[in-house]
Amino acid sequence: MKNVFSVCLLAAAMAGQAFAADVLIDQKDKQFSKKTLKVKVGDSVEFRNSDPFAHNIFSLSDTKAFDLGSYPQGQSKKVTFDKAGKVEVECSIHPTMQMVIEVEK
Ligand SMILES: [Cu+2]
Repeated sequence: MKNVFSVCLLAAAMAGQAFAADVLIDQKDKQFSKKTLKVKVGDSVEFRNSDPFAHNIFSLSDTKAFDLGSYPQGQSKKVTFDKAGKVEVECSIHPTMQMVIEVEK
């Protein structure tokens, strides 16, 4: 019985690793809270706007092209990264806002 219990614990631990993670990136003072970020394939990044004005985040990268549109303070939008590679993220309203997300297998 003891061995069966151990196997169950191991299976539970491995299943836990398979769950995709959620990372929060804030936008404050016309900056992303991180300049670089590493995530795994399947992970999602939540982009929150904490500035009292709108941001419009987008990426033209082959790895993950997206355009979240313009949204105001207090809102957030989520992007799931389904392919490994480099993603350059920018804001169409504030050209100085840039960050790089590295998606690893
Ligand atoms: Cu912006």
